[in-house]
Amino acid sequence: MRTYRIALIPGDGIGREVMPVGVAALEAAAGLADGFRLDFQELPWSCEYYLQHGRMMPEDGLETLRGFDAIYLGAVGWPERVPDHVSLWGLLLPIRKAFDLYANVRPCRLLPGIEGPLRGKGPDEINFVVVRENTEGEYSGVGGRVHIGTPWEVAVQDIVFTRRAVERIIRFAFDLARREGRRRVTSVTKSNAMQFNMVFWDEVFWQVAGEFPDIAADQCHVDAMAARFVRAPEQLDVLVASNLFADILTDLAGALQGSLGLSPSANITHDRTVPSMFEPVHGSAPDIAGKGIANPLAAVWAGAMMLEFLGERQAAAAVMRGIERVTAQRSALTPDLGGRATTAECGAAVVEAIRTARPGA
Ligand code: GGG
Repeated sequence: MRTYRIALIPGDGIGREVMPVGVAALEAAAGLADGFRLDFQELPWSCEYYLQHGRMMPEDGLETLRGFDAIYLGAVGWPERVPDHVSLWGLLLPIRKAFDLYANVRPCRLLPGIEGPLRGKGPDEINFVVVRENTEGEYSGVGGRVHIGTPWEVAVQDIVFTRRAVERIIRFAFDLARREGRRRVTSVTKSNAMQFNMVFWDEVFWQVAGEFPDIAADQCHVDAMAARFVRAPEQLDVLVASNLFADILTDLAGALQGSLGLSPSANITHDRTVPSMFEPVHGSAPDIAGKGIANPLAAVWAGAMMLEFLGERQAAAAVMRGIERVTAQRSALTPDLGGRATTAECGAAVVEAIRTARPGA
């Protein structure tokens, strides 16, 4: 039987509540016809680990992860006890960078039964994918502070764009558009104000676009794009954007979906000798952590993306059918979607739906 070794990092806050649901859902899908096995190994790396050990993961953590087929991660952050930049730069970002997980794919789709916040915009209008550059740009980590605490203190954070990274993420977006039968790639830019790095981004975008004459291409400034998300989401198909621009826009995308609790993401490399990583877009949500009401569906959907990436297409489709049945029926939705279900109740419903929902049902 095919077996996949999965590093499970629930992390912090609601990550620890939604990931057990994700695991149960994926195991239900694995057990369907033509089954396979998922061998989860849980790693306790988190802010709690940091408080005990002074680091978010062990010194050889990345080497440990290297041996897995994929990483399934919940959420990172406990700002009350550990500064957010320490937790993010101690766990999530080192994984993305060490394994060069250069493409962060974030689908945005209004699911059946969910009423989005935009009047007159339903599932036909809200269905697009954001491709986020995931290794450099505003998250390059280059910078520093001097004269700390003095009136002449200086903080510098550099934005780094390399031709290699910009070219490959734009090509990834066009390839994705072609593979998924989508028609347009829109580059998110700000080259009116950022006359060096974003003008460079635009140049590379149009060079790569030339290789894909079958896919329409255009560009839009990030501020105008924020407005377009709300006024005309039907114009969006595949977006490609820098690390920070895409991170900001995909929280807005989550709102268009009705809840950030429905937004999944895949951190991908095509180098199969290292693990790609799959996570919900949301963070640890300290405001609701421990209440048992977090929406687990983004984590489950991220798991479906992992199965798809591992080549388990039927199982991935079964998980998506399960999610869609739960949203369409509306009887097991969590409070972020106007329901009264707990995380566990929503999870039980999705597991049941995966086991019973047949294609086309
Ligand atoms: N799901 C992982 C998580 O905690 N994400 C929240 C977050 O702030 N991520 C930062 C980022 O993706 O740049």
